[in-house]
Amino acid sequence: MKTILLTGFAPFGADTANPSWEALTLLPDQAEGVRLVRRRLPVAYDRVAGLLAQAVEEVRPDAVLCVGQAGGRTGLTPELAALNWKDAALPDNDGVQYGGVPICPEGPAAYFATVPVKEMVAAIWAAGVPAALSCSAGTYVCNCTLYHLLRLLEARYPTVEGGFLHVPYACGQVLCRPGVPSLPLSMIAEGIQAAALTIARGLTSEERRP
Ligand code: PCA
Repeated sequence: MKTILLTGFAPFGADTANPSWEALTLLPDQAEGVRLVRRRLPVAYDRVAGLLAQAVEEVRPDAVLCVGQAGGRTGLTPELAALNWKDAALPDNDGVQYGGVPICPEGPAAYFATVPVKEMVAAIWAAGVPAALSCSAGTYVCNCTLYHLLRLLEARYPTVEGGFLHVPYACGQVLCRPGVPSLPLSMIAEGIQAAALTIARGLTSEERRP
C-alpha cells in the first residue's frame, strides 16, 4: 500500500484557523487503497526543515504533499517550484522575519516539485474543485518548506516524490474580508484528496516506472 504524507500549517497572521490543516482533519486515514498520514507544521522558517525530516523518517512515505493557505487565490494551486529566497513583511509565528536572503546559501536557486503537478490540477478539477498551476509559492514559510522538502528528498530519499499545494481561504475566514474569494472547507478537502490520490496513482503507473 502506498503512503502519502500530507502536512498542513497552524494559523498565522490575523487568522485563527488555517484551512490547510482544517481540511486535512476531514480526510480519511485511507482512501482507494492509499494511506494518508497527516502532520501539522508550525509557521516557523527555522523549524520546518527539522520537523519535516523527522516526519519523513518516521512515516517513510512514498510521496510528501505539503499544503498551505494562500489567501486571495480562487482555487487549489499545485506549486511548480520552490525558490531559494526568504522575503516577507510578515514575521513567522516565532517572530522571525527575513527581508531577502537565501534559504540555503549553498543550495541551488530553485527546486522543481517532483509530484505530477499538471495531473494534479486536472484531478482537482475532475473532483469539481477549481484548480490552477502556480509558478510561485511566494517567499514566505510555504516556499521555504517546499525548498527544504525537495532538498531533503533529493539528498536522502531520491525515490520519494515531493510537492506543495496552496489552498484558498475557507468560507468562514472571509466574513470580514468582503470580495475576497473562498471555498467551503469540504471542497478544499476533496481537492486535496484528489491531488494526493493522483500522486499515488502516478507512483504505480507503468509510464512512471524506471
Ligand atoms: N501559508 C503561508 C505560510 C503558512 C501557510 O499556510 C505561506 O503561503 O507561506
